[in-house]
Amino acid sequence: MLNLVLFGPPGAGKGTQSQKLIEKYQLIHLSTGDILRGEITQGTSLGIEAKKLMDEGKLVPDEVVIGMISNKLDNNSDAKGFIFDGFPRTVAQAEALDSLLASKKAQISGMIALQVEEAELEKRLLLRGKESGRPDDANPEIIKKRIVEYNSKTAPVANYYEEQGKLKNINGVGSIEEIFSNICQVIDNYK
Ligand code: B4P
Repeated sequence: MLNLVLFGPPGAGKGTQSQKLIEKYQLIHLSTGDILRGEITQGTSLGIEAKKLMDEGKLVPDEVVIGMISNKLDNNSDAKGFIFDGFPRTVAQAEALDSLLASKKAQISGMIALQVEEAELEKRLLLRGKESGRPDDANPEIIKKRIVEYNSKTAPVANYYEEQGKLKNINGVGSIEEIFSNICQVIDNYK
């Protein structure tokens, strides 16, 4: 079973690369950002709470996203593997994910961390904000807050996997195809 964490700051290309990877490796894509946006669109109470935080560039509480991932794992028990995109975003989420997988006699195969500098992230997110109208991408101040939140709460998750010998850094700047091919080389070594 291939269980991949695709990691990186907001705008690093996690969602973009996930779309290509699920097709090639037939994995289930679990993006907490997408699941949360789905809850917002449906107007659920979880979505209403999450929207306030996301629009301010803040993280949603750990217990909420851990519960969402736990449900998805239970509902896809016959999957060949998963891509975790935008999760775990805190060390507490990483620990919870290890426990959830261990209870299913599975584990994380590896983390691929996309490296992109801040100026490039801001440029990409502002462009997406203009094109898609995504509220958390539309405002430079909110984008800066998301990056600060990433540096303080999410970046330590890379150390968590590095200590387990599971971290691989990949340059996230370049063409989408070039980055995809570098990620595939790493994944093919897991097998
Ligand atoms: P996410 O939906 O995960 O948002 P993201 O990090 O901005 O997306 P991503 O990194 O996938 O974007 P991509 O690079 O593909 O989270 C949104 C919010 O949800 C968070 O701020 C938080 O509030 C909440 N949340 C989600 N998960 C959570 C969790 N686990 N715990 C707590 N809160 C959580 O794309 C960016 C742009 O770059 C695109 O327009 C793309 O076309 C472009 N791009 C991609 N690759 C490129 C390349 N190589 N060159 C040029 N442009 C490229």
